[in-house]
Amino acid sequence: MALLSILHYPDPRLKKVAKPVSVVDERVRTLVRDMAETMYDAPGVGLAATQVDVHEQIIVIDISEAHDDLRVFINPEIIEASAELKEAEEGCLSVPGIYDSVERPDRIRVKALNKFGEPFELEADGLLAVCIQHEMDHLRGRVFVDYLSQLKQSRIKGKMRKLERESA
Ligand code: GNR
Ligand code: NI
Repeated sequence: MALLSILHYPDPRLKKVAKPVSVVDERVRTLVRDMAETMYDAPGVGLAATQVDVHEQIIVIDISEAHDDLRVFINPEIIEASAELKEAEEGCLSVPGIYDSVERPDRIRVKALNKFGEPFELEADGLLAVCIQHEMDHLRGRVFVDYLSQLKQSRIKGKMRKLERESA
């Protein structure tokens, strides 16, 4: 097992678009295990491969209190999204200390492969729906900050660069 290091906004590598996984093999399962370990250690409720500088369509999520309900999504696709939107407070391990509201579809239906490469579908609402959409954004090179006003974005960039300097 290994802890992976998480990229911090505004690192340009967070803008890379992830490629689909062609074969779900041991290499992918090892990456999934390391991503889960990194997510639990952080701690966070989700992690996209993009955040650990791997540009493949892989997501891990666990929204359970007990950290015993790991969900893995490989090559995820949203196949249905409710017209009804919902605003919720989001945070991101790549933008530590920043929380703000984002509006997204309230309910979604997702299709993906599990860690054995088998297809499955899932309907999600609440925090799980928010999290899946947040992680899928990472795979497309987007972070939740991109939805905020330009003024907020530049303030957040300034804050992140200052933090980065202080920890260097
Ligand atoms: O840990 C996380 N919490 C969270 C809270 C509200 C909405 C989304 C998230 S995802 C985040 C982990 C992360 O950055 N995943 O990319
Ligand atoms: Ni995030």
